[in-house]
Amino acid sequence: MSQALPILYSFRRCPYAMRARMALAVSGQELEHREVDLKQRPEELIAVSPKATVPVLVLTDGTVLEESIDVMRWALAQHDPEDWLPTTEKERAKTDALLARNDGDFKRHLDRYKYATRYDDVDPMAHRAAACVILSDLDQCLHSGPYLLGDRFTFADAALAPFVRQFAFADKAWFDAQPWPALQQWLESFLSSERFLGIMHKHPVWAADASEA
Ligand SMILES: N[C@@H](CCC(=O)N[C@@H](CS)C(=O)NCC(=O)O)C(=O)O
Repeated sequence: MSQALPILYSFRRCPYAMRARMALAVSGQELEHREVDLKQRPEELIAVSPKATVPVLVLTDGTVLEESIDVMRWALAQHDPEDWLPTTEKERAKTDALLARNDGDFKRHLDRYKYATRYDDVDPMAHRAAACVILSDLDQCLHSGPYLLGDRFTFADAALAPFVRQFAFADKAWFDAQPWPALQQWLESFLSSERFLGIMHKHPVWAADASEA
């Protein structure tokens, strides 16, 4: 079934959904936003994407994008007014490496630090320490410019910052006390940016019945 606008299934506090919403917003893409309750996912989401994670973007031709990175790439391929996409091979390689480490090892350590009780026999402090090695490296990287690739906010910043935010807020006082001035500055400027605040407003949970009423 085709629809007039792409439909985004999203959850406000999900870091994957945040990165997707930011790319969609900067691209100026109009869409229908459907806020999801992750404990009670709508049948319409499960029907288009059986794994039913968020974000999911359903394009007007029925194509379903069910990975946040694919949603970001699609949005920026439509319109990329701030040059978020890498412009050189070197930028592309660095972006890919940052993404792979963030979505792989960093996310694994973050979950086991922040949500240790959800796992059998994990030591949250060991995972925090392992995540710190990655965060120290990000801090180093930010010593050569205000953003991960240097002078401009790009795909890499939008894709990683929601996860660093989640890590920081697990224990903000502790995070703020770490020797990572460049990373702390990068995160604070992200948190207070219009591009981030603009995608954090609240939406009521979507229900098919309510939208048809
Ligand atoms: N690889 C996916 C991961 C998305 C994801 O795991 N989202 C979380 C919310 S932050 C989710 O939907 N979790 C529910 C579940 O895994 O069942 C992406 O990049 O979009």
